[in-house]
Amino acid sequence: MNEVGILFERGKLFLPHVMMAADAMTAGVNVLKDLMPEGASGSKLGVIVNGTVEGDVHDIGKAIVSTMLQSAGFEVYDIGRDVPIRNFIEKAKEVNADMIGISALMTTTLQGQKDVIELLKEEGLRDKVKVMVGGAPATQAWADKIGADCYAENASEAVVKAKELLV
Ligand code: B12
Repeated sequence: MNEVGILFERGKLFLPHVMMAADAMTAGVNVLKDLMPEGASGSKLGVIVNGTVEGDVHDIGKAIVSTMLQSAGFEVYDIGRDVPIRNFIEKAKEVNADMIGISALMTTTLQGQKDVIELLKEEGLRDKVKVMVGGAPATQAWADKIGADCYAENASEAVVKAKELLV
């Protein structure tokens, strides 16, 4: 996908090619998902709600993060892509989440990560629920600025950071 992204940026590939590659990648991830161990059964490390913010349909990376967290032993509720801000909070309440993971792949949707944190504060849940942010335009500096508990650059780092915060 990285290579496809570079060729897309250079005008060598076009949106239909990116969509085909994305479909292939999603199919591949689904095959791997079925083969991944579920983590230590009965001893969940924590409950995590993970989704891509409203206005953003990119979900390949977020799905990989969910799968890796699940394999590491977390109970993960992947709420999909283009998720309204309030739905993150509602789901977190419903499943009594320890952490919310928020993905954003566009500079225009990055603000959604801040909005989730603000709504968590309004609902009086900020002390109870940790927030992890990620996605290509997100950085550690951005995470610090919006008051997220952590930022991870990729799925394996997400597992390490989640363990640091929740275990
Ligand atoms: C595939 C793709 C698409 C696919 C998405 C399919 C899907 N189901 O996801 C399709 C074709 C649908 C698409 C559409 C669009 N796209 Co697009 N897309 C990409 C592309 C090429 C690859 C993204 C990807 O899947 N990478 C592979 C995965 C594995 O990596 P990742 O997503 O970065 O995830 C990793 C980390 O970021 C991190 N991570 C991700 N989420 C999370 C969450 C947490 C909690 C944590 C801790 C970590 C984490 O871990 C992941 C695994 O290691 C990128 C270019 C790029 N190089 O990123 C452009 C890109 C993101 N798209 C872009 C744009 C502009 C669009 C469109 C607006 C295009 C258009 N003109 O219509 C639309 C958006 C529509 C919308 N409203 O969302 C721009 C965004 C520019 C910007 N900076 O704002 C990019 C950067 C391309 C570009 N250079 O122009 N796109």
